[in-house]
Amino acid sequence: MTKTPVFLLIALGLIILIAGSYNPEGLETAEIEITGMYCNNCAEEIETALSNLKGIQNVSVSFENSVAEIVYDPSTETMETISTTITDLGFNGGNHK
Ligand SMILES: [Cu+2]
Repeated sequence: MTKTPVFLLIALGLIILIAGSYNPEGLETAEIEITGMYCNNCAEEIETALSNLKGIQNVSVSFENSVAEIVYDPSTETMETISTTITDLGFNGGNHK
C-alpha cells in the first residue's frame, strides 16, 4: 500500500514533464518582410508591439534581414491583426517614427 502513492507521484511527474515540453498543435510560423526600419530600435519597437498580442507565442525581428519571424496561434491572432500592428507603427514602407 505504501508503494502505490509513490508510483502515482512518479507517473504524475512524468505526465507533467511530457505536458510541459509538448508543443501544442495549431501554432504557425510566419515570416513577414518589413520595410521602413532604420535601426535596431525599429526592430525592437515592432518586436515589443507584436509580443503584446495575445496569440503571439514568439517573435523575433531582424533589422539586418528586414524580416519578422513569428510563431503564432492562428485561432487567436490573424495575420491581418499582425500586419496592421506593424503598419500602425509606421513600417512596411511607412515613415520612420
Ligand atoms: Cu529606428
